[in-house]
Amino acid sequence: MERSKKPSAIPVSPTIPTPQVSISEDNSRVTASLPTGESVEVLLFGATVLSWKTAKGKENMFVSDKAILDGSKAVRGGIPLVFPNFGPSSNKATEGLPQHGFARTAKWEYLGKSSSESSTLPNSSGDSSVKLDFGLSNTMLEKIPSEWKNYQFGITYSVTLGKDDLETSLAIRNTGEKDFEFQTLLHSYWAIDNISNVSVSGLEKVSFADKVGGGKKEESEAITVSSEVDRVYHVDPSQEIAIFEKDKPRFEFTRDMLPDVVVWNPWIEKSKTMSDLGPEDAYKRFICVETGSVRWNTLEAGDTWEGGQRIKAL
Ligand code: TA6
Repeated sequence: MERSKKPSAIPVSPTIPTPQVSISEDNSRVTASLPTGESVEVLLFGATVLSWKTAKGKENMFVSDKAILDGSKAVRGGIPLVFPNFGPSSNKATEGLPQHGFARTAKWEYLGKSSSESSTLPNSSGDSSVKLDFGLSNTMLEKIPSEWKNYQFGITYSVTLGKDDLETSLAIRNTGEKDFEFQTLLHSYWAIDNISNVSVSGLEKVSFADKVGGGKKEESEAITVSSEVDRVYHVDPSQEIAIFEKDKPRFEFTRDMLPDVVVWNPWIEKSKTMSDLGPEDAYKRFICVETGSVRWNTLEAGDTWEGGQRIKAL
């Protein structure tokens, strides 16, 4: 063979930094980070997002310093997943289930990671993101203290960390022969510096169920918080919702198939009744803006329901 034809050396491209995923030694948490510095941490109890940090290390999630993280109680903070009932059970099938259902304390399975192409929502942040999938099915639950023990279901919960956003989406499959009804909600605790400087926009002139004062009400201005707030809004997913701090946007919400928004802050007196909420002035440093479908959704045998939110941190 003529030497001169020897192919020239193939240039080796520098290793492209890729998202990193790690599982804690006690197999209770999954952490992912992007080469640009963003990170997310998910607790397998409840598949609860515990932390979401920007590239500069700013924490976007509030977690109480007294939060219980062993699955014996829902996490007081992060993004607990409400399913199959919102609040105390309010239909026959969920009688006996705890407030906000069993999904937020169940031990979920980590199903693996994948790259970003799988994002469903519009203008997602391109390929510098990582998606973590978690699963829960009726077979994984020890004891379901209600009629729900007769239903078969499988839930895939996807947490996608992007450059300046976090997407959390659910696919709920009815794998049994019986139709069932469910409610679901992403009960998110957003970290803020001071509740007195915060407002929530996008719900002006939308009527809400006031769980503090009772009845149905409506407000023409953006929501501000100076006492206990607990409200349920029904508002089309196309309606943009945002949290402002000192008149600057802090979080922007995009919703898919989640027509309900709950706004909650326990304020002073209610906070004192919550043993897992600390420190004492914790209520100043979070606001819950929770997206979901808290009307009763009927899922027929063999069918799948999908919904999700994408949050941009600013
Ligand atoms: O989503 C708001 C709400 O339903 C409030 O009524 C309040 O109870 C809050 O959830 C916290 O519920 P938890 O069961 O986590 O104490």
